[in-house]
Amino acid sequence: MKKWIPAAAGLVTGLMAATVFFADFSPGPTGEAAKDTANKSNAEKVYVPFGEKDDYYLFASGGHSGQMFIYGVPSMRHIRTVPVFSPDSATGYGFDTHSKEMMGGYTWGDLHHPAFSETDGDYDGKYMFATDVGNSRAAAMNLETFTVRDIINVPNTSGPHCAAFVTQNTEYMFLPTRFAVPIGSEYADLDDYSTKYRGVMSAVTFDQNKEKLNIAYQVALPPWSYDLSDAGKKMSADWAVMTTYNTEEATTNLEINASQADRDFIVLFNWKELEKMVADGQYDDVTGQKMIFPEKHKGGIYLVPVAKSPHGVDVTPDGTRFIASGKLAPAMTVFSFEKAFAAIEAQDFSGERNGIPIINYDSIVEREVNPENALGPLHTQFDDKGMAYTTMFITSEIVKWDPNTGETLDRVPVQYSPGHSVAAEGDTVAPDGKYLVALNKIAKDSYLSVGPSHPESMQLIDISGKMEVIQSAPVNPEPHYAQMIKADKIKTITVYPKDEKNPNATYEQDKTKIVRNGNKVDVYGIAMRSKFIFDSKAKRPDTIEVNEGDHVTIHLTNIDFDQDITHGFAINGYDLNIEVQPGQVNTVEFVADKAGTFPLYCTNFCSALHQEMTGYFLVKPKK
Ligand code: CUK
Ligand code: CUA
Repeated sequence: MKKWIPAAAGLVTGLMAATVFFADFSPGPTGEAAKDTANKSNAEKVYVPFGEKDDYYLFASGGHSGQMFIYGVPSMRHIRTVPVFSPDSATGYGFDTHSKEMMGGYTWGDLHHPAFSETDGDYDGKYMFATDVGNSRAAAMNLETFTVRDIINVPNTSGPHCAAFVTQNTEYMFLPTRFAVPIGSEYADLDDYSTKYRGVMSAVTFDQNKEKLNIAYQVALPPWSYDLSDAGKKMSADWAVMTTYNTEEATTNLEINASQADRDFIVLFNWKELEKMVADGQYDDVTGQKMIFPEKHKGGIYLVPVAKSPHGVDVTPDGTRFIASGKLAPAMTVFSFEKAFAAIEAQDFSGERNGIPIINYDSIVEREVNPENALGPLHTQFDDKGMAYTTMFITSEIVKWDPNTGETLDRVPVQYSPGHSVAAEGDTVAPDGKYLVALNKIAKDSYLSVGPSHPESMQLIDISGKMEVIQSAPVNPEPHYAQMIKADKIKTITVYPKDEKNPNATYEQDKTKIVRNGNKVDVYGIAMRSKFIFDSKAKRPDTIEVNEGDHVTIHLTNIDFDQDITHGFAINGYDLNIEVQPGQVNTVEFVADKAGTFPLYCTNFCSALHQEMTGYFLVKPKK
C-alpha cells in the first residue's frame, strides 16, 4: 500500500493559498466555482470560508454512543451532535418529560444505520430514522428542529441491526433482527434453538402528521442472523432484500460455527404482497402483533443463495440489480431483479428452508466480481453514472467498478479498514456523484493521540475524476453508516411557533403561576433574557418552594422568539437539566425527595446577564 501522507500536512500550506484564491474568486466553493474543482489543491476543495456554508449535510451514526453526528461536507466540520438513544445533558435530552418517556428507561443505545425519509425514491429532507441494536428500538428525528419526536420499542426483535432502510415513499422501514430469540423473548433452552427461536422482521410505518412510529406487522423468519437490508427502487420498488448469516443455526462459538456452510442466503420479499396477506387476515395474533409465519402463510418471501456470510446488500439506483458483499468470500455478487421475478414466476426453485422457496442461484446471478487482491468487501454505494464503490475492509481501500461489466475502474487507499462508505444522495434513485465519505474503523496514526483508544475516521473522497482522498475528520464511535443530503433540501426553523392551544404554555408574565393540589405542584413558568418567572405575583417570582416528597412538574416557556436564544434550566444537586429553545415549551417532572436549599440556574449562555439568570428551589423538610 502507498504510504499515506496525513492530509493535515498539505492543509497548512494549502490553506494559505486558499485564502488568496477565494479572495479573488467569489462566490467560493459553495457556488459556481465549485463546479470546476479539477485543478484545485485538496485544501481548496474542502475550504469553506467563514460565512459560507457547506454543500451537504452528513448524518453519521454514533454507534454505541446512541447519538447522531452532523457534519458539513466538504469542510468535514462537526456541526452538531443530536442525541437519539442516549441521554445528553448538553441538550437536556432524556431529562425533560417527553424525551425521558421516549427513552423508555434505557440509558444507552447502539445506533447503526440512519435513513432519510423519501418521496419518489429521493430524500425529501423531512425525517431521519434510525434503529438501536443495543435495546431494540427505532427512532424518528424531525429535520425542522433536529430533534427526535418518537421512539418505539420493537417487540420480538432483538437488535434490529439490519435497518433502517425505507421504501421509496417511506411506506415502511423494515427492521429485521440481528439475534434470533424465542417469540416474546421467553426462556427457551438453546438445544431447542431451531424449533423455538425465530428471527423476526418488523414492518414499521411512520405517521408524519402525528409523528408516530407504528408496527404494522411482523414476519417470523427462520432463526438466523439478519445483517443488512435495502429497499428496492423503481421496477423493484415493491421489494426489499436482506442478507443472512448463521443459517447453520449455531448457538455457540459463532466465529467458527456460523461460517461452515458455503452459502447463506439473501431474503427477497415483496412487501406489497405481505401487506395484502395481512389485510386478508393471513397472520397469527402473537404477543399483540400481527405475525406472518412463512411456513403457514405462504407467498411473498424467497431465499437467494449467496457466498458464505455476506454482509452488505445494496440495490442499484435504477432498481434493476442487488449486490451482495462477501465479507468471507472476496467477491461482490450481482443479482438481477428481472431474472429473480422470472424465476419466481416459473417456480424455478432449488429447494426450501423453513417453508420458504430457494430460488435457483444460476438463474438469477449476473456475475461474481472479484477485483484483483481486494479483500473484505462490505458495502457498496453508487454515483450519478450508476458506478459502484465498494469498501474493502481488509485491504483498506475503496474500489470503483462497473456493475454492468464487473470491470474495476479505480481504487483508492483509505486509512484504515472502512466499514461503510456513503455517497452524496447515495441511497436515492439519483445519486449526485461528486463526493464519497469512507467511514473507517481504524484511525491509528491519523490524529493527535488521546491514549490507547483512538477516534474513528471519516475521509472525504472526491469522486468527480480519479478518486482522491481530500479531507479527513476524526469522529466519535462509531460511524457505522451515514447519509449525505444536499444542504438546501433541509428546511430548519429558527424559533418554535407560538402554540396557544398548548395547556402547558405560558406566553405572558402575569399568567405565570404555581398550582398546588395535595402533594402535586405544577409550575407554569417563563424563561427569558435574563430571568425565570415562575409566579409573577409572588414576593420572589424566581423562587419555587415545595415540601419534601412533593411531586413537582415544571413547565417552562421560552418567550424569547429570537434566533439562537436558548435557555437551560438546572437545579443544583438535583441531577436535572433541560433546555428550552426559542419559543419552545418544555416540561420536567420529579419528586422533591431532598429537603434543603438548592439554587436553580440557566445552563445555556443567553445574554450578558446570563450569570444573573438564577433563583432558588426551596424544599421544606418533613416534620
Ligand atoms: S455494519 Cu457493516 S461495517 Cu452496517 Cu452495523 Cu458496521
Ligand atoms: Cu438564559 Cu442563560
